Amino acid sequence: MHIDIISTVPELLDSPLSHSIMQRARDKNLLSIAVHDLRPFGLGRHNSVDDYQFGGGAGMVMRCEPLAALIDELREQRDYDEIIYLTPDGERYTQRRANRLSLLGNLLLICGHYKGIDERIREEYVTLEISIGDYVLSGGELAAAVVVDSIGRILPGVIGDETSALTDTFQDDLLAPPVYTRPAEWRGREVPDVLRSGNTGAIEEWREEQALQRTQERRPDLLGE
Ligand code: 6GU
Repeated sequence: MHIDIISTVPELLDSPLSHSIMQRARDKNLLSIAVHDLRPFGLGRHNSVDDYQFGGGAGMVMRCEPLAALIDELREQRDYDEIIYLTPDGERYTQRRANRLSLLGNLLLICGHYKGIDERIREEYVTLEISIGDYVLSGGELAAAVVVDSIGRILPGVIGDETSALTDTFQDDLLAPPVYTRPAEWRGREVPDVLRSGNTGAIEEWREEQALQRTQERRPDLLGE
């Protein structure tokens, strides 16, 4: 998979996408990521990428021309399966959407700042609008990092058995069961006997029970309740 990301603050994306599982995916050539700085496409002597909004009101809006110039240039090099705008008024992001996006070949992510991007860019280019939750971030970059990480880690071959993505919280609409490692007793707290029993059937049953119980207690909405 290839992901291009348009940003006015590309530095914000460097670290989260260059460590741990994301770096492994990139090293294995299962994922390539290119972050593109919008600033050189800005207008005038100051490479302006934003302006006051028509109608008045606080906050700047990202202008059409710089975004269009960069998007057009990128589109000459690749056909995108989705052009995604990260925005708090987008569709709420879920594991289901991550799974679907992970099956695609080329994605373009657009990070907005200030009050967002001119509506006409959304109409002209954007095919999917994503929000990562009901709160406001100062820009789309952290949201883009979340989306790329969630996709990158489930690409086939990126993570092995030891961290299987199939047993993740949310992968089957259930929260994950509790996990333990050594020592078997710590500060008087013991690891549940069943996990040390070697009885794989009983262990599987216990984990399913715990997952269901946890989900009922903490996220009944996931069970449709
Ligand atoms: Cl995608 N962008 C911004 N700026 N804020 C957000 C968001 C995105 N998702 C939740 N809050």
